[in-house]
Amino acid sequence: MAKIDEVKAKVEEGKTKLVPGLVQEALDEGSAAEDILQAMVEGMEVVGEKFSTGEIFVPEMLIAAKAMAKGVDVLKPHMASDGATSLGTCIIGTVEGDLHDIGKNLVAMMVESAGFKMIDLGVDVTATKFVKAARENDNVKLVACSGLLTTTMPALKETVKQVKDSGLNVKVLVGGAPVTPEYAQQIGADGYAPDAGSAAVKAKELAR
Ligand code: B1M
Repeated sequence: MAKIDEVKAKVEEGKTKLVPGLVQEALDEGSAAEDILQAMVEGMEVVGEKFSTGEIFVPEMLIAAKAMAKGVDVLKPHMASDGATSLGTCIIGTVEGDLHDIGKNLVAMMVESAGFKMIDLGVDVTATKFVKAARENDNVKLVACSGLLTTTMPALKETVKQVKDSGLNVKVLVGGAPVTPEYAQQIGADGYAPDAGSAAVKAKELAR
């Protein structure tokens, strides 16, 4: 089995101790960091499907997530950076009620690589907390909100509303599996991105 396929398989199995070493071996073999990341994302998709069909439960999902996070730690120094450093500050978080953070962490990593200073508020972040952070930090250009659950889409909407109502001169970028460009537009977000790479591109566009 190619090393990159082993990475995917071990993420699926939640082999936290094995994944970092396999990621390093895949890098050493010459696989691109972006391809290894994609393999891990695909592994998590399988995990999601198995959860949907009742083959696995929340603890297995959690362990797989931990394995992926360990793999991402190894990849981080190898992800592309365009060298820019002063595009402003970006406040990022997963919206209230939502504890998923892998996608948000990847977006944070890519937006940081694009040249933003990142302030990561973590998960389960209330709209009020997003606005407070945008108000209290210097040179905030962007608020980036991640949401993975259909049940937390109203929290995403509320966050966009509160940032807009605050009168602050910041743009709001939204994303996450259930978010569509149409929904983003409907709730008044300034931008939508389907994945971490395009979030970095969109962030630069919005901060101009
Ligand atoms: Co959860 N979970 N989960 N889960 N989980 C999903 C999302 C689910 C689709 C699984 C399924 O049923 N097939 C489902 C949601 C269904 C729905 O709402 N439609 C689900 C559910 C139901 C739940 C619970 C309710 C389960 C329960 O308790 N019964 C519960 C909710 C807890 C809560 O949040 N309140 C729950 C819990 C968990 C764990 C804690 C166990 C764990 C998360 C651990 C962690 O994040 N630290 C977990 C996991 C791991 C998943 C799956 C398997 C994987 C998520 C993931 O990390 N994907 C997931 C199934 C799936 O996604 N196929 C699932 C990899 C990641 C890289 O992708 O996060 O989509 P993603 O990010 C992408 C894009 O979406 C985008 O870029 C990223 C990569 O390029 N993106 C942005 C994300 N944010 C963005 C922001 C942007 C732009 C792009 O701009 C700001």
